[in-house]
Amino acid sequence: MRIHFKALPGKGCSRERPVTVDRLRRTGLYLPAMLGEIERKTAEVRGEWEKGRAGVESLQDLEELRVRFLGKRGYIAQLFALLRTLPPEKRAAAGKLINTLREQIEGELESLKGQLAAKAEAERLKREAHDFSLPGVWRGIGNLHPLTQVRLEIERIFMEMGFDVASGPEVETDYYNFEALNIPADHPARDEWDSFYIDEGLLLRTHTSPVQIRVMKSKKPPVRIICPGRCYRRDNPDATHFPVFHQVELLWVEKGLTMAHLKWIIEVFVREFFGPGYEMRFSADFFPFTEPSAQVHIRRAGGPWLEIMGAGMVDPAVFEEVGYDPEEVTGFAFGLGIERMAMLKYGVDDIRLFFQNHLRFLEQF
Ligand code: FA5
Repeated sequence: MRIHFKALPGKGCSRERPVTVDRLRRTGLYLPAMLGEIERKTAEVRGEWEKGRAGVESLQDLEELRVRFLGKRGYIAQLFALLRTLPPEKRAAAGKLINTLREQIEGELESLKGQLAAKAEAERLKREAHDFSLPGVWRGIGNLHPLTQVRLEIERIFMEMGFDVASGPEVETDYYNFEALNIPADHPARDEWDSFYIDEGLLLRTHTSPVQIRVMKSKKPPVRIICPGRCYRRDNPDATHFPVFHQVELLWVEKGLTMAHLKWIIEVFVREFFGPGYEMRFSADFFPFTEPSAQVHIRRAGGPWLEIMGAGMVDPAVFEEVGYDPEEVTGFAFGLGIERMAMLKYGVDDIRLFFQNHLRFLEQF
């Protein structure tokens, strides 16, 4: 329904152009309205508002209603336009009337908006409601490979003791893998560390010890590093050997270090890594790059011994090769096998299980 304002030109409440007294005057339709006339119109607009308000169902309906009543060319604006046709002394009373209606409409619009927003929100929640009694969708989340877990744990322990983590290339030169470690071309130790060769002078490293050389050549003592990494050997796979495996090298060079420090640090580490219930055994060994040399075996109480590392005091010939003065500094190193540590820690009796990627095995860690 549309309310017709007698004083308005043409089609009543024009939506195109604002109603001005000037326009009313120009069109010749200017009739000074009586206060009673404005009261009547105001009541008509109020009635219209009440009807409109009752039919509002959505925020969009509400916005349309707001424009119809409070918009620039809405009913309230038209009522105010009429006001200007009154003699000045009557305007205050009529203005009050219109203002009261406008405030009422504004207030009601606001509360309707609140109600509709709450209704829309309730509907949205209902629409998006979850049925928590339904069975869930199972999404398997991965976990770190046991060898990675063991490596991270070893790194944590040594980093807490103040060691830095270094790294070196897996494709290594003959010089770093053998020569600089006091293993010349005809040395019998090369048989034990036979590797996969890329060409004459390049091979897949057989241990992490070349990183010792790289680190010592790049900095002056003191040196305190560990180096975790992958190694390769032409070893036939069996329960404790695999052609690809991982080591963690440790190197500590400083003034005054002795075999006692080496033994102490290994003991502290083994105790921290395994906790109670394990036994450790030190025995003599030989490595061309350490003198004296040792090997370390570990076992779960009553179980079989497993060799976990080779170790020793850095040979003076190695210090000379990297430009350190063996009269000035001493140092020790070890290389431990990550797979063997994992086997002992988790009670795995065959190293090959770590490389077969069977989920039923891996999911246990
Ligand atoms: C070495 O590799 C020396 N570089 C260790 C070393 C470093 C000695 C610094 C002195 C000073 P060895 O060949 O024993 O040593 O290997 C060390 C450890 O690597 C072994 O105790 C074992 O835990 C692991 N390991 C060696 N070969 C394999 C293999 N084929 N599969 C799995 N683990 C292996």
